[in-house]
Amino acid sequence: MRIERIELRLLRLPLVRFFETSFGRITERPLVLVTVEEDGASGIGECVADANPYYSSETTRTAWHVIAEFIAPLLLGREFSHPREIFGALKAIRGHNMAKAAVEMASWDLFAKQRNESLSSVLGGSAATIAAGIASGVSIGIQHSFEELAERVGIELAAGYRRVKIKIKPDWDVEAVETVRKRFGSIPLMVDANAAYRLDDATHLGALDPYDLMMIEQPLDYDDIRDHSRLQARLRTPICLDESIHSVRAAEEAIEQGACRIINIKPGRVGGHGEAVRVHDLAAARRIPVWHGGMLETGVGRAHNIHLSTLPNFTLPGDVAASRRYFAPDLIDPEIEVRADGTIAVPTGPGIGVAVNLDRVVRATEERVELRDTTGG
Ligand code: OSB
Ligand code: MG
Repeated sequence: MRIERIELRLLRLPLVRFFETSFGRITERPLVLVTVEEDGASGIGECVADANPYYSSETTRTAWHVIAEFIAPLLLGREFSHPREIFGALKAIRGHNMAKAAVEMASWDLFAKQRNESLSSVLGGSAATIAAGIASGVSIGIQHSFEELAERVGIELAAGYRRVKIKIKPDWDVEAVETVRKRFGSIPLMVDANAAYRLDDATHLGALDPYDLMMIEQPLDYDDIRDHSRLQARLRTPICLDESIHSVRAAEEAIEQGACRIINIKPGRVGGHGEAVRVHDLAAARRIPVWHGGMLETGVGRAHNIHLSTLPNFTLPGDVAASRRYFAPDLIDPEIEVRADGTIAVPTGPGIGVAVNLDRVVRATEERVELRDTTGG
């Protein structure tokens, strides 16, 4: 594989409904779409960085800058025998995993398409999961009231989703969980704090223990491992790390220190599919279950996530849900749908296996740039 051309597009899409976490509320999603090309074949990826540096330090603008000025020159015109070589080829660039991942994932799509194979098969997905579909869960943001929260949970359960995650923060936690448990009984339920607490809050977080949550996701700081291991020792509820697992090494440290019993995998956070597979394999070897996180992706990123979710240690339902929860319409046809049994079908065509609606992409595009190999190689 030799990438001859990279196209970047900055798009802005309105969200169907606002999405609120402990770090803020958003009503629209700016994103960068990356297309890589060789010999008329192309692959596509989506950068999951947001407009602001609140979930991670990256933004749509830093990703654009780093891809155009640093990543593209290192990749264009160079021969790779496999896309898993790409992350290592970008080693000189520190951090910027979401920017790296967008290009790396587009390259996996190109690679799979050139072989006329689906991305899930190239990634090493389980044949049984590819046939049966992946188990889907939902992430429900902070609402205006607990009544509204119960309403949202009811809607998603009726749609078939296999587990419910609710976002929490210090004034929206025990009462939110209490509301959902009272109304819906023993449904598979978990919470995500997006780093809203400190170790000093351990006693307060202990008040969640009686509710039999599947896990509490990223209660403490975004780059912390040490305090999470101290907190886990004081909680019955399993801790799942999201933000803190930015690399294979961070995953290793977290597991070794007992900072988590479950890991959320997002390829954008670790630098692409290759690194995500390595975190997946490490967790499998250490008997740590994983599930696939979400970053409010359009159908492009969502399709990538579905394929990665077919790997065998993705044993818990992920945050990979139907397109219509966020975008109407989505950028792909047909859209990602959840079936009544709470599963999502794995696309069977080559690569990510979904058709991008170029009309919609063009209409949502605010900026576009084409990058080519200028070394003449
Ligand atoms: O922490 O998992 C998170 C969305 C944006 C940033 C961080 C997170 C999320 C979600 C939404 O929880 C998951 C989704 O449905 O895409
Ligand atoms: Mg999270």
